[in-house]
Amino acid sequence: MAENKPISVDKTVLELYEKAKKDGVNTVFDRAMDMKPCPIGAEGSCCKNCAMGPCRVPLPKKEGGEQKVGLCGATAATIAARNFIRMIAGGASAHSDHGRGVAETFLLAAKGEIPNYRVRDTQKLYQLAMDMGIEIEGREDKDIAVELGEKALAEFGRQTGHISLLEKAPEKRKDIWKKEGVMPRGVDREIVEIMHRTHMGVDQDYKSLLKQGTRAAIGDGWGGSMLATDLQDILFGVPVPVISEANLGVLKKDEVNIIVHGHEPLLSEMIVLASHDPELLSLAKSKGANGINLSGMCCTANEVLMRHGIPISGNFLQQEFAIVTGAVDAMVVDVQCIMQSLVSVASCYHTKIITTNPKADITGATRIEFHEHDALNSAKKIVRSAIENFKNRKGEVVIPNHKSKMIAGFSHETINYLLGGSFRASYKPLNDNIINGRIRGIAGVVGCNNARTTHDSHHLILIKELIKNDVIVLTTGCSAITAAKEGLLTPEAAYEYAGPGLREVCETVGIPPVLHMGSCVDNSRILMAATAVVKDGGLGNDISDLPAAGAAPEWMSEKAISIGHYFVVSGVYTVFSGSETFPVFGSKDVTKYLFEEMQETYGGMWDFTSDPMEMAKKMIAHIDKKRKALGLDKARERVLFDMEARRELV
Ligand code: NFS
Repeated sequence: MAENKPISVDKTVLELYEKAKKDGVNTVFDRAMDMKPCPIGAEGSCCKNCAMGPCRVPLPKKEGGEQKVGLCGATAATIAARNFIRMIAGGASAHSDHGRGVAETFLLAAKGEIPNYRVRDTQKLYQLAMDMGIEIEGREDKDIAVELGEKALAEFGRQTGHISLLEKAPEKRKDIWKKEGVMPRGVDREIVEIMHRTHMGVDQDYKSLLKQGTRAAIGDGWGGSMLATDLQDILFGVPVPVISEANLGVLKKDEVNIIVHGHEPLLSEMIVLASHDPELLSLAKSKGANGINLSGMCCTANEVLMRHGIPISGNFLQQEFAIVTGAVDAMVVDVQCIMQSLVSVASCYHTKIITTNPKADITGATRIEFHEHDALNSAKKIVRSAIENFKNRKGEVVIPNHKSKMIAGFSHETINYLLGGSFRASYKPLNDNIINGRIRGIAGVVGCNNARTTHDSHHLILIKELIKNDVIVLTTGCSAITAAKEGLLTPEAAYEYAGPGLREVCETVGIPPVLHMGSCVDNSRILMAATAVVKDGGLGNDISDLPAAGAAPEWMSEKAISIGHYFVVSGVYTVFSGSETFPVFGSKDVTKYLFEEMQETYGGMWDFTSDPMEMAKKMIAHIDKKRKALGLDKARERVLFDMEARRELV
């Protein structure tokens, strides 16, 4: 965070930052001001894969100056490519290990071995079973589910051939992947191979390294993440539109506030149940609280929002500030995007940080380990401990008076249904509106917050500019939460922010101009939506033909890199922003490959800018280029003329 930039555009953060200062609490923004990122590491030019290093090989200061290599002779390209694909490995692992956890729970549920989980959505069960080549005719649901669970679990460690869900991709895409030799085996194997190849002295050609990164990233997007989404939908229901609210104003002074934070819905689903338990509600009353108020943070928030309408208290950079309110009785965390600083922030207040996942503990936190076999009891224990903590609130409680209404729950299936109706569910109306130019194109806007840039600012500038230019936005993760807090996830937002064509479509269908599609593993829903648009016809034969682009403003996590890469190799032009540089800029060769040459092979490529307005321009320019290639530029001009003409008539 540069000292001249505001820390956030979110009023709740600004207000609570002042309180934090008064309370003597050190936050992520303070640390960002104190600590500059290492410029060499930030550009991917530092190799610490062996004990002769770390070797730093920055670009020469002057043109023609000496380009250093590592002690072993590793070039800047090799080092940058290694670092980059290790980021993919980290990100793909996080998504896919989450997916594996879901598959394990799914199998236990299918066998009837865990009482609180069961198959809720049989339609999706049949669909996924067919996608995975499982016979469904004349079979009991239980048998189908058990076979599906076993097969899904085996996908992660698949040693030969390729993962099954790749078959859902458009034909042309599959041909590209086959030709390039990047159809992944199980994601576990591809990740291990990244770690092997990037060990000292193994793969030392940057294109060969990046190809392995591609295999793992596809294994994530079309494998681990997609399985996580699909199996969660079968267990907990395919999301349908729900109304809810977002921002720290959802906390309640007179109730026990519990925040579920992290990524996995397995536990939080049970906490939702426990928070309605009459016994626990009366316990809360007996302690002087008027109820139990559950809200979510980060992607766990998106999971319980999508299926239960549980309000969202905030996104990544709000986690410390939730505690600074003094109103949070328990913050229940599982895995990913949880700051270790939560424990020290909480020590200034009464908040209990409860770690629950066998894979993740934090020194100094309260531990209540969660097990599927005893899920509801674990959840009740957690809720009870929050209730007991209500009386320990100390100091001033400040809950900012800001929250916004939103509609979430736009799964791929729901969009299909909303557009086409239940008898002719299809994306055809969307395609028609893209063809006739009312909708200029589709943007996937996803990703994190990054304390190196003004919190939420890039997301908002980008999304508003896109919808103003008639680009419909599909969003997930912390980006979706940003949009929710700003009121962009309402049909009314179309009147205030959308261009005339998009506004007209939103009005007719009754949808917001920005569609919340879920958590970060649910970026697989965006892949499926793009595939459905291709299959419904009229917009080319492949995802790369669509007038579409992707973006991760304010990115920070390795997961974002894995997502970015699987978007790119699925044919999407994808722009990142928010960090001060990009982690391959230390090598001109790797940069040129990812930012230019990949387009020739994959039809998609990476891009980066630190200016969100520029980001919007780049995406719109790409969308227009694709419209032109499809011969749709004329159609759009006509529509714009019509709107102008109409305005003149008024
Ligand atoms: Ni995605 Fe979700 Fe948020 Fe970024 Fe973290 S919560 S998985 S990584 S910060 S969007």
